[in-house]
Amino acid sequence: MNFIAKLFAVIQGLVVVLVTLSAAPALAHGEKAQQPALRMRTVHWFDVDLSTRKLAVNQMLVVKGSFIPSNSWPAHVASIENTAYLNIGVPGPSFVRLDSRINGVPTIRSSSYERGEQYNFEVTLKARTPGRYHLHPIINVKDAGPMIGPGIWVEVVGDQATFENSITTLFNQTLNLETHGFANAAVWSAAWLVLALVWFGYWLTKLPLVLPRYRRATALGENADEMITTRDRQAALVIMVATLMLVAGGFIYASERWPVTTPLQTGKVKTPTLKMAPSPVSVTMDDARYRIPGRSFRIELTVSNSGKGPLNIGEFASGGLRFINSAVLKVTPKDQDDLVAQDALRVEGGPIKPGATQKIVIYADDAMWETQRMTTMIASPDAVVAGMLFLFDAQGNRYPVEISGPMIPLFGG
Ligand SMILES: [Cu+2]
Repeated sequence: MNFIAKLFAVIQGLVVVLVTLSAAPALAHGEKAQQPALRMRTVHWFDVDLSTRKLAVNQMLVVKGSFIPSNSWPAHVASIENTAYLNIGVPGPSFVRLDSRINGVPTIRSSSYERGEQYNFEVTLKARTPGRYHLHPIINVKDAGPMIGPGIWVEVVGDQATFENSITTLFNQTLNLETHGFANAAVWSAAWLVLALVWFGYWLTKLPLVLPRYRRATALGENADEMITTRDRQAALVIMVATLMLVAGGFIYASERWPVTTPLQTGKVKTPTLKMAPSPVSVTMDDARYRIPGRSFRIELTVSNSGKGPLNIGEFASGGLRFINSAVLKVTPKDQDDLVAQDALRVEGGPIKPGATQKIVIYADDAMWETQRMTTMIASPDAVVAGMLFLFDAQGNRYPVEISGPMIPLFGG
C-alpha cells in the first residue's frame, strides 16, 4: 500500500468508529447545540407548561407560557421585531394544531414582537400519533431560525387509526383532513411522472447516449442542431401540447368544480403588547464572571426598589436554565429533563429594602452550565450574557426583570 492508500484506510477506520460511537440512544434533538448567545439573548421563556403530561389520541393538549424578547438581542441575528412565528417543536406530525394565540390574538399568520415586552401564549393541540415526545414551544424568526423554548415530556397513548380530524367548510361540507385531497395529489403526481417517463423514454431510443452524443455534438460544432431530427421535433411538440393541455385542463376543471376558494393567509398580524403594572424594580448588571472550574456564575448587580415592601431574588433564568433560590421559591422539576436547579442560586446583600438601592451579588452554580453546553459562550467573539431575574415581595408577587452585560471568563481559582 502506498502512503495515500494507507491514509484513506485510517480515515475510513476513524469514520466507522465515530459512526458507531454516535449510535448511542439520542433522545434530545439539538436544543443543546444552539449557541449559548442565541439561547441567552433572544427569547426568555417562562411559566411554560402543559395541560396534561399524558393523553390519548384525539384528546386536547394546551401548551401555555410566556416569553419576553431580549433587549440584548444580538445585532448579527435577524430581529424578532421584524417577522416571527410561534410554533410547537415535536418530532413528526404527532399532533395537529387547532388554535394558537399570543396575547389573545390568533397567530395563524406571522407577527412581530417587541423587545422587552411580555407575551402570553396558548396553543391547543390534538393528539394524533401515539408515542413519547419532548415538546418545545418555538419561535421561528425570519432570517434567524428557531428560538427554542423549554422542553417537556408528553406521552400519547391509544391507536392512531381512531384519530379524527374533520372540519366543516363555509359551505357546510364536512372534510376529513387526514385523507382530503390525497387521491387528487396522487393522480396528478402519477400523471406528471408518466409524462416525464414518456419524454425520457423517447430519448432513450436514441442510444448510445451521453458521451458518444456529446462527442458528436462537439465534432459538429456550430452545426450540432443537425442531430435533432424532424421526428425529434414532432415528439417534442406532442409532449409540449400534452403538458399545456394538462395544465389548462386542470385549471379549467378546478375552477368549475370549486368556484369559490380562499387562499392561504400569509400576511402579518399585529400583536398588542400586554399592559403591565409598573415594576418597582430596576436592575443594572455591574459585573459578570463565569468561573470555569466551579461552573459558577457570579453576577454583581445594583438593584433599586421603589415599592412598598422588601424584595427577594428567587430565581435567575438564562438560556433555558433555571437557578432557584430555595429560601424564596420552591420549584419541582416537571420531569427528569426539566432544566431546573432547585437550590443553586445564592444571593448576597438582600433583601432589597423599600426605597433603597443596593449592591447585590448572586451566584448561579450548577453543572448544568457544562452539561447543557452553555460554557461555549467563553468562545464567543461577543461575550455578552443575558437572563431574567425574578424578584418576589412578601405577598409572593413576582417581578421579572431582564439583566444583561459583558461576561468575563475565569480559568482558575
Ligand atoms: Cu427536546
